[in-house]
Amino acid sequence: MVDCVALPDHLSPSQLDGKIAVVIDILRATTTIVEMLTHGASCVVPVASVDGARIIAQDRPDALLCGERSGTPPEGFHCGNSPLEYTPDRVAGKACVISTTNGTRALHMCDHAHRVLIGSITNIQGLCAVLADDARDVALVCSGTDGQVSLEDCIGAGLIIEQLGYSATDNAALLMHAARGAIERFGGVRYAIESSFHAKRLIDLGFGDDIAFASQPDTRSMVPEFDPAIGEIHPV
Ligand code: 3SL
Repeated sequence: MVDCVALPDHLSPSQLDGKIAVVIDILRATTTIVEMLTHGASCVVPVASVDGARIIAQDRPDALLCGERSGTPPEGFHCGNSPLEYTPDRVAGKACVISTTNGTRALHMCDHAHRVLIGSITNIQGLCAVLADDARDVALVCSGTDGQVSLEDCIGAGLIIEQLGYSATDNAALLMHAARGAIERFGGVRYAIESSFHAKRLIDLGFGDDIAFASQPDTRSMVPEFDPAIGEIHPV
């Protein structure tokens, strides 16, 4: 069975019990985490607050301090939240301590699930293979944007639900059909995502290339997993 919430705040207290949570923040946190590990980061440390990330990075002198508030890196951060920033020369062998407005918060809100995986449009097939191997029920958790449901996360969730082929709760079925409808209406995944509020904001900030990148299905085989006990994300 696959379930889905359009915002982490919609989770009921026991909704993740015994399940695999898949956290989705298409623009851009989970797409970026997939890139960090694909290009050789030793681990990713997701932190909910900017100050918390600064403190953790101080204890790890080789770490890259990464993330955003209002789309750009906070003062003193080494890198932002663009998936395209995380090239092998920048990231290989380094721990990436990342704090983003919605994505890292959503990850921590799922820390009581049986497992916590990271989903993006770029890793759908690999993700679904890991989910199918495990065979537990799945709950997709969209991160949203500043407490509002975001179209791009719903499209990502819908594509994952479609590919997974499990029986779906009504919430999950709704997102799957809505995603397919939006993709058909706009003539492709990228164009549907570009119509979203958050994509327009990123385009205004000069991050249009991130949207094109994040909209491409299955460019990566990387499936990251968050281990809340140690606070780190590693490849499955
Ligand atoms: O909120 C988040 O987690 C970010 O992904 C938002 S942004 O795309 O970097 O603005």
